Amino acid sequence: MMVDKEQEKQMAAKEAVKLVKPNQVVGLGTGSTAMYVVHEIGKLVQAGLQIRAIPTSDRTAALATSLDITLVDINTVEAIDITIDGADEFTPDLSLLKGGGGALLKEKIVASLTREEIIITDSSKQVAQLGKFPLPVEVIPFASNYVLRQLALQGGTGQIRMVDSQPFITDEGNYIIDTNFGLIADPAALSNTINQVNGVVAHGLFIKLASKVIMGVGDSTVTFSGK
Ligand code: A5P
Repeated sequence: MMVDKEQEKQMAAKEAVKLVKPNQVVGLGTGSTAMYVVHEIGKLVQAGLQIRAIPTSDRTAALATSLDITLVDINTVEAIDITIDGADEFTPDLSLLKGGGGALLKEKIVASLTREEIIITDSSKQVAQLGKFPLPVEVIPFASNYVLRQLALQGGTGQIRMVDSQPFITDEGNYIIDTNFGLIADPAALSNTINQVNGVVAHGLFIKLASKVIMGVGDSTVTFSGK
């Protein structure tokens, strides 16, 4: 049977939006799955829901604004009540690999400030071990070749992400190195190692940041709450 990924994303988004309460500060993720959430929240706002939102990318900010969702500067809040975001891979113990859409830096900062980080996916994103999807590592352009060599020393084969023969530029003006480490046996250890490389701004391993993953499966959802 053909799996309808878009239906699964939408199911997960609708389930996640039920967790949003009036007057909350809400983090809005980036990517094709998170976009369904922004649309659902837009409908609720039209119907009278009052929230303040923090977008994780310029793309999400533009969509939220077009739907009349009130945005707030992250530096004016102490914490974010709930964030709903996507992922490229997750394991049932809630380790995530993110950044396929290039918004990992703000996504990680928003997740770090969030009390309840809800990840929504279609059923293709669940894996036993992270790493089939290349790990995005965001670097300042000045450091890109140095970081490529340092990642290689750690067993990662990296390539600068390109768009139309030019390096992809993140919202913060950085490059992304998509890095193949093979299957990642110890994501927390790899996360610490990459964080120590000068010039790395962020990477796509999200460890101990997710509270729940809601995965669409056909026309229903399955929730993973970790241990
Ligand atoms: C954006 O930078 C990413 O972290 C996304 O959350 C991730 O790539 C999932 O994207 P899709 O929902 O488009 O699969």
